Amino acid sequence: MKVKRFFAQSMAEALRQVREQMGPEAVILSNRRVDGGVEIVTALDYDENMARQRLGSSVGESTNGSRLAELQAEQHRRLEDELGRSRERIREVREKRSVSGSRNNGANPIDAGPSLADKVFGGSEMALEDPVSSGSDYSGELAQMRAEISSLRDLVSANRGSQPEKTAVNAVQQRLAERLQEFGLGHELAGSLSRRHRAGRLEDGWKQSLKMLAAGVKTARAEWAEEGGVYALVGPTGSGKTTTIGKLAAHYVLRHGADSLALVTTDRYRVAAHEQLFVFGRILNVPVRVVDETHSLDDILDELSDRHLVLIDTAGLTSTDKGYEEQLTELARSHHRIRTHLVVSATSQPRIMKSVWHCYKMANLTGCVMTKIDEALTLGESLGFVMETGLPVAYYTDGQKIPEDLHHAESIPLVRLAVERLKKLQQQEAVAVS
Ligand SMILES: Nc1nc2c(ncn2[C@@H]2O[C@H](COP(=O)(O)OP(=O)(O)O)[C@@H](O)[C@H]2O)c(=O)[nH]1
Ligand SMILES: [Mg+2]
Repeated sequence: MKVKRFFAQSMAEALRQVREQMGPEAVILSNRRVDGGVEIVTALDYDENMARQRLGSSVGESTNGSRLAELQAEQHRRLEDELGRSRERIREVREKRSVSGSRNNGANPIDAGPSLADKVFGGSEMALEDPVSSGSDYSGELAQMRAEISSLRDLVSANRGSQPEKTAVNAVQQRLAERLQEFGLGHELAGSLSRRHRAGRLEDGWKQSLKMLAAGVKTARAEWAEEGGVYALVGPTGSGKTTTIGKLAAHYVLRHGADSLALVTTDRYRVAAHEQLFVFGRILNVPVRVVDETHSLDDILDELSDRHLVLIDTAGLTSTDKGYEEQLTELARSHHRIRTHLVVSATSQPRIMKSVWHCYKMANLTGCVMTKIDEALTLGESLGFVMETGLPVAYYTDGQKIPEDLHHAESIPLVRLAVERLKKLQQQEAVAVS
């Protein structure tokens, strides 16, 4: 669907232009009197469904065809006006730049030619494309212009100071730090990553930072089912411990059968705490054992020592709850080798993640499981958390489906996923703004 606006002194003249440029098939979306004549907005291959999609929440089911056409024309006008303003801003920035460039004897290190937007946003494997929706004929052009404006702004500020080179680096570092924070990293980590980028373009710094992140995010080498052993999941109530155990157990049974697997719960603190685990046990035909006054964790693990894999579910107790210390020391002091993993929801605020880690680290944490990746707007918070705590990520989960929504974690795909998530968020924001 191609939309175009025409101006002319008279309606007849406007219609002639439409016929000439758009052909006889063009549909008139709106016409109105404007200063000095008339304005017509037309469309080729007009499609009501597509128009509805483009207009999104601004149209309801009941919006009729002619109102829809008017709205489409309005949106087109708005975009075109914005495009005009963008052009104007670019012209201003370029003028400023050429003034300050001539002050610096023309020693401008970077070419600000028309392909600058491509250089800023394109070309790199993990680079972010500009997120503006492709729903409109103008969005691509607008996106390119916005990119161009922001990069030109850097050039202007770079040329303004008395130490042009130093300022240029700082400006790029500043933008890199901003992008990393948008990605979800905390202020400090974003700052320290961006400061490592000492020279070069923003896009190179972005790639370098993502590589550093991928290198800093540790992951578990082997899958638990292959490695075997005793694994416990700790973490706050609702973080997804029991569901993750259900997913792990179902995966295991599908691949290896039920005979060499057992489930254990240390949650004897809440009424009906084990019900969900017992349900998994029944469905999968796997035994479920409960640690209580008469059965210590070590006793139970002794009994299960012939099992290849034992998964322990725990109560999400916090430091103020009765039994908090008892449960964690039980895990830490066991004579069995228990690999205790912290279950962290990717939707938690970074500060909460940190406090959860402080709360559970006395259990001798070996690693972590990231849950609810599907619900997180950005994933930088989770990556920053695992980078800062050094906890290797064993698995991540991205939904409630058992067992599909469980994935063995690998650092590069995780970082890629986080980049994808940022793109998606930016696209949604761009659609909301347009
Ligand atoms: N969207 C989403 N929900 C999840 C995920 N993992 C668990 N949940 C849901 O989170 C809620 C709490 O999970 P649960 O396993 O009972 O948490 P626990 O208290 O730590 O054992 C349940 O409704 C789960 O279905 C996930 O990866 N994505
Ligand atoms: Mg639970």
